Amino acid sequence: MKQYTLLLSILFLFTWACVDVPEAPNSAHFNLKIQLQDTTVFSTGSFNSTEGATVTLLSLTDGNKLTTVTDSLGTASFSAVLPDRYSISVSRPLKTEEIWEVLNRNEMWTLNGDSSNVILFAEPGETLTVTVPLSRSRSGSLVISEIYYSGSKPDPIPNYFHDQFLEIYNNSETTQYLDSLIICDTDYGFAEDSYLHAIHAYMFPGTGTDYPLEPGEAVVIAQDAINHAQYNKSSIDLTDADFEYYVKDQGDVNNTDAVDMIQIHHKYGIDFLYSVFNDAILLVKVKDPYKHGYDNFERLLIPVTSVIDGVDYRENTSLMDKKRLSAAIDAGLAGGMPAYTTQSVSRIVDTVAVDGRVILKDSNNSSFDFITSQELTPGEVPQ
Ligand SMILES: [Ca+2]
Ligand SMILES: [Ca+2]
Ligand SMILES: [Ca+2]
Repeated sequence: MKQYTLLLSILFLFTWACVDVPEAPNSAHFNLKIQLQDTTVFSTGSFNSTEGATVTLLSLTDGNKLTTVTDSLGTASFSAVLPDRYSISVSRPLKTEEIWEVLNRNEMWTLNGDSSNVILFAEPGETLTVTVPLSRSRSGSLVISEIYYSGSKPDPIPNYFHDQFLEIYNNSETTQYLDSLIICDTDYGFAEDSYLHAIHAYMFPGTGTDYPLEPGEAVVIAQDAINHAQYNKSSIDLTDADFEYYVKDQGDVNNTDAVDMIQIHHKYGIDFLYSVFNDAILLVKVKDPYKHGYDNFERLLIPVTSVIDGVDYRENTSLMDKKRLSAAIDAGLAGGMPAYTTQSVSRIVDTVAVDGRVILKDSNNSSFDFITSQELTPGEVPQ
């Protein structure tokens, strides 16, 4: 058996780039063991934090996915793997009793591992072992439960995107308050930075308890809270949206029944547009959004430690090396559908609480937590 670390696999990347790689014949199959390494505080528990983790191997060449679960040694074994460029995603949600044992607090945490764009290669029949370190991330009380960013099918308007919306859900058992929370995006190229680099940032109004969200309830933030189907037939009616982005003095529409989000930062564009192709949308909580100033391109700097929830999405979900968010915020990618198809990404149900409240999956890995949905459900979560 050969032992390699991920760092060593970079050497393969180098040699790979120097030769013409022919189509791999079936006889090129090798065995792969992915060994999880947990050095977080949860490794101190009496339970095995590396057992029962879901490990997904995604081929960056053809988008094929292989998934398995780790054994009691924290090893995920794959047989018949072809030499290729891969992304490895690991998710190990921690049980309530495991978290309580280590932290003595009632919180939700997940162990994640993420290795993007690694070359995996071994001689046919041999076994390659790759070590993936785990990091911990906290599952939120408030979660982004649906993002409709794709825009609607041309009918008759091509490229209609004013109907975008975001849905936020209270995934906890206590009342949460939206007051002063901020919705922002972050530009590409800063996934490992300690700051988000926001092009847009909009804040919920309120002074602390004006906008409560009860357990199991959702709110909708529209780009424009109007009936979009009157302009583009394949679109939707967002007249009843709870909030809307309103950009003053730029001809933006204003539904007086929909509460206006407060503009904190708006570098460009006529509205808070989510890219119809790829973007990352986040819910953050900061005391003073201007405390850390701006980067060289007038993007607002927001500490990543202030993130409540974040979702990274992309048309091509195999492009893990193009991610905008670190593994601690979102170890995967939602999306996978073309633009202008009237489809959203929607968080799936994890479990149903004793009181009947739906708990949505929040492992901080959008590859697992979200599905693509052809049915837009603003304000409603799956039951
Ligand atoms: Ca607007
Ligand atoms: Ca309004
Ligand atoms: Ca929904």
